[in-house]
Amino acid sequence: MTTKRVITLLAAVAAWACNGDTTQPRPPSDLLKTGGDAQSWYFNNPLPTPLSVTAVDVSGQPVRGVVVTWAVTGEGGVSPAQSTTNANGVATTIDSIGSTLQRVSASFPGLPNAATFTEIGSAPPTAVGVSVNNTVFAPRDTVVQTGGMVTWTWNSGTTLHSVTYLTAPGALPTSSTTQDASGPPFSTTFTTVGRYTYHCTQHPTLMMGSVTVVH
Ligand SMILES: [Cu+2]
Repeated sequence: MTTKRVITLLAAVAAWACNGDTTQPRPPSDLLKTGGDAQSWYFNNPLPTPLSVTAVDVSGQPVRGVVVTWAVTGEGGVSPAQSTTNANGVATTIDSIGSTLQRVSASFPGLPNAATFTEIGSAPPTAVGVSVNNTVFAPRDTVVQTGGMVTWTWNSGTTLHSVTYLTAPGALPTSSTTQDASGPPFSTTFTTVGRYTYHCTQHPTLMMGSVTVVH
């Protein structure tokens, strides 16, 4: 074997071992779902987790630079409709659901079986109740539609609690009174999409909650 051939062989082995730094791109043979499948969320709001796929070659190694096309069956949409795999072989898109059941397929030309995501949509609640119990808000995390109202009701006997926002809810007041169960319910009407956190000033590390406001 000549020196030149040995060098060529070593270079080839080094390039192969370097996994993604080959001068000759390997063709992708499959798309693996790597995130965002089977989420349940609210109509016309971006799913909390982006949809992601990883392009791999026949040996299961990630392939960069693959243009993935995302196609929606059902209502809603993805953005972008095409995305390119990164150095880790990953391509992502943001998905919104417009109906109760939506399927999104990810593919590239020549892929025998597209990767298929199934997502579930529902209408967000327009009114939500939260119980102020001793040392917990139940439920702790809630979702409401813009324009909707969340109402906290004290079910905690003579122990004092409050609902005090940590994230400005865009509505006044930003805190209830600190009261026991003889006090009135406290309500907030939310007008702006976002996530709002709150706690009880009497038990700030134990009693925490959030309201996520969606379209
Ligand atoms: Cu409390």
